[in-house]
Parts: sequence; structure tokens; C-alpha cells
Amino acid sequence: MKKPLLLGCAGCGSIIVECGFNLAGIAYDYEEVDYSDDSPTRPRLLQVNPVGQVPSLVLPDGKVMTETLAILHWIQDQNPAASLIPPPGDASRTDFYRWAVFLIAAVYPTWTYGDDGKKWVKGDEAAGKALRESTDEHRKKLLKQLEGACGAPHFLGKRFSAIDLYLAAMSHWRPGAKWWSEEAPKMKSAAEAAESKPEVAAILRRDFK
Ligand SMILES: N[C@@H](CCC(=O)N[C@@H](CS)C(=O)NCC(=O)O)C(=O)O
Repeated sequence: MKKPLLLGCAGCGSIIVECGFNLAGIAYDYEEVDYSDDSPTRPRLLQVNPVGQVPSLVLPDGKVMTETLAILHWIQDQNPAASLIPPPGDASRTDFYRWAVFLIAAVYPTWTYGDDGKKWVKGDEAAGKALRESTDEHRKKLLKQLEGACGAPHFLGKRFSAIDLYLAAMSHWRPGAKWWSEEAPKMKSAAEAAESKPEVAAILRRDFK
């Protein structure tokens, strides 16, 4: 049977989706791409996703899906036993929606616009550096707000969810593990609980040595 094809890059947001596939027991094909402007694989990525972002997923019927949260919903639909999204009627579902969307709509873009800041300010190195610094600071505020909402042992409390996969991946990105341990210890624990799952560890240990 044809498998979904995931375009991703090591250590990027595509690992969130890889963990989701593993937890749902769904096999997928993988194609490594580099989204940088001068990369030889960028044209291929743009062909699939005009925004030039990973993850980008080609479904078995040829349809394209982008956006981590949309893809995680698709994975959950393929295997309703996967514990990525609290089912309808579950008390934690409203919190899941609020904070999962907060992660992708508020937190994730702080890397998108800060990673290579000069790209968004017509190549101006100094303005790019300032953009990176301000988005890095803004992210810390957002993460602290999330920390205030974080339960134990998982973000939603007793229930593991895809939010913990975001935390597991993002805790390896700026501002890094030391900041998370000191400033967001509850979320660091939830990230570690996710990372202790073999399906998640296999991906994270592959990319973050
Ligand atoms: N909203 C997207 C964000 C994806 C994203 O920003 N991916 C990063 C890599 S971690 C990327 O492709 N960055 C390149 C760019 O935005 O140009 C999602 O949730 O999938």
C-alpha cells in the first residue's frame, strides 16, 4: 500500500509529525529537504508547498497537507487509538485546542521570523539581528504563559497529547534546554515524559545528539 511521503529536515518541525506517525503506528516515506534559499532541494519543496516550509506531506492519494497540527489531526483520524488529540467529550479537549493553536499560531512564528531575521527586512543584517533578538524575547514571554497552564506529568495533566510532542521538539530549539529547566520546569518535565516514549526517543535522539 502506498505510504504518505513526508518532506522534512533533521531537527525541524517535521520531527513532531514523525513522532506522531510512530505513536500511531503508521509507516511513512521520508524525503530530506533543506528549506534555505540557496539549497538544491528548495525547488522540490516549493513544488509541494509554495510557502517553502517543513513539514509538508504528500498523502497516498497525491493530496498535499502542510501545517503540523493539521497533519497530526490527519494521523489521529487514521488511527483513532493514537493518543494525540483528546476525543470529543474529553474534559481536556478545550485546553488542547487552545494551547495547541497557541503553540502553532503564537510561539512557532517567533522562530519563523527570527531564525533568519534579515530575510524579512530586505537583507539588512542589523535589522535582522534586532528582529531575531526581539522575537527570541517575545517567545520567552509566551513560553512562560504556557508554563503557567502546564500540568503534570503531561501538559494536559494525566492525558498525554500532541502538545507534549511540540514541547519535546521545541525544548531543543532556542532558548535551549538550560532555559527550559530554569524558567519552564513543568514544561521541561512534560517534554521529557514525551521523550521517554520509545517512539519519540527514536526520532529525537537521531536528531539531537
Ligand atoms: N505553521 C507551520 C510552521 C512550520 C515551520 O515554520 N517550519 C520551519 C522549520 S522548523 C520552516 O520550514 N521554516 C522555513 C521558513 O519558514 O521559511 C507548521 O506548524 O507546520
